[in-house]
Amino acid sequence: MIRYQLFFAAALGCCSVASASITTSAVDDFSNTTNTATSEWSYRWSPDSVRDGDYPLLATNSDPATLWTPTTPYWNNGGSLPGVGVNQSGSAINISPPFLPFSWPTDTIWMHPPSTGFAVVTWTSPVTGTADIEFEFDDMDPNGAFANGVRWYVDVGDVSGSLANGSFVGGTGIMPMTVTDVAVNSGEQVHFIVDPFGDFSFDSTAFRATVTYVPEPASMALLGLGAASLFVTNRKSLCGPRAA
Ligand SMILES: [Ca+2]
Ligand SMILES: [Ca+2]
Repeated sequence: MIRYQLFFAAALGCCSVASASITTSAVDDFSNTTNTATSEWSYRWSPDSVRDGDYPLLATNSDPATLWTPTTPYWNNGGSLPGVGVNQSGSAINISPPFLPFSWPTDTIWMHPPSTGFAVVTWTSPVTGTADIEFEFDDMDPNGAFANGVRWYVDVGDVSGSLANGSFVGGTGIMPMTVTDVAVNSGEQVHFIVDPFGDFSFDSTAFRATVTYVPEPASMALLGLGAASLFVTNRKSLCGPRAA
């Protein structure tokens, strides 16, 4: 019995280590192969301009217009916009003629909205706890004398959970922003949204986000007790034959 209590103490002692903050990056943790409803990061869109939190997954990963040099796949809607991709190459990727030239900076996500609706990158919280969310949106394509820029939103779930929003004209962007101590439930989603603002011409947008989250103590205690129970069960099964 004393031994089991020590095991519990040891297992619970792990909680203080496990309760440290966890950081995830939309850029570093981007996937070109997996995009599901349960992915921590997912790539989505909306066919309309309603911020209801219901955004279908982009099903296709390709470079349908052979848009970039070198060719770089991105999530798209069956060969059409929106597009959501990542540049982790360490250098800028350039758009090819006949398109007007511009560059995709390294360590950013490219988001281009459809003519109507949104391009969306979603973080799904794996825990109940609090999160600090740091993000940045910048125009990537300075072409187009009459380009009107984009509108952007950071929402928890549907519109009622809007954390931040704004807009900028073509050729500009925003400074990095941080929203702190956002309460999230396990499975709850934070949506990073690019809206064409009426005209989707030249709306290629550079985006990045980092989420640092801390599971709430109750969640960690349950996790710790689960680990401790498992450990004791294993000890019992190992000790059984020896006792017999
Ligand atoms: Ca632009
Ligand atoms: Ca626009």
